Amino acid sequence: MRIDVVSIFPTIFDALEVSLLGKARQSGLLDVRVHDLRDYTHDRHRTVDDTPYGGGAGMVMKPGPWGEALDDVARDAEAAPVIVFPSPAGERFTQKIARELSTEQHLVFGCGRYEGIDERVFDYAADLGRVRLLSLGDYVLNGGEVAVMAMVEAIGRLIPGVVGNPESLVEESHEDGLLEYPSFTKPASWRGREVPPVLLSGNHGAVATWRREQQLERTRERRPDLLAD
Ligand code: 6GU
Repeated sequence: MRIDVVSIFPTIFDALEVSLLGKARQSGLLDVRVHDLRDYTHDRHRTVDDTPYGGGAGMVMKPGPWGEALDDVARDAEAAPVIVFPSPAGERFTQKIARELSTEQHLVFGCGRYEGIDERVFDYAADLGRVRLLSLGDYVLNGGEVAVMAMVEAIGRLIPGVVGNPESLVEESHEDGLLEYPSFTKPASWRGREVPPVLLSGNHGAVATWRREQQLERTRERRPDLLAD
């Protein structure tokens, strides 16, 4: 999969070099290219923002640099990409969406800062690919960069070969709509706290039943909204 990221803070994405996703990049499973939005400006100050029409607080990202950046990264590929703009005003990013996006050939992420991006950029992007505005949750970040880091990690680990043991993807929180069951390892007794005896019983059926009950109980307690869905 190819991933292009456009941002005014490209070095934030240096962190993608490490761990699982770093290995996937080295092995060629993931081709991540990070671009500095300011490289698509033409003035001496490399200006990317301006005051909002109609007044109001804060600055808005100018359409010009975004148009040139999208022309550069979204046109230069075989197939039309999915173009994601992280936004607290977007649709909620879920495991289901991560799974959908993990099957794409090419993703483009446009990271906004300030009060947002000139609305015409989203309309223009729709000429180049399938546009999605995605939010991590109901809180506000200063910009899209941290959200895109989270999305790239959630999507990247679902690409076949990125996670060594594909079975570890199956029994995770949100894969079956429930929270994951609790895990334990040796020693069986630690600081007066015991591992649940069923896990030491060798009875695979009883273990499976217990884990399912734990999933339901935790979900009911911590995330009743998931059971409603
Ligand atoms: Cl995707 N962007 C920003 N700026 N804030 C957020 C978010 C995204 N998701 C939650 N808060």
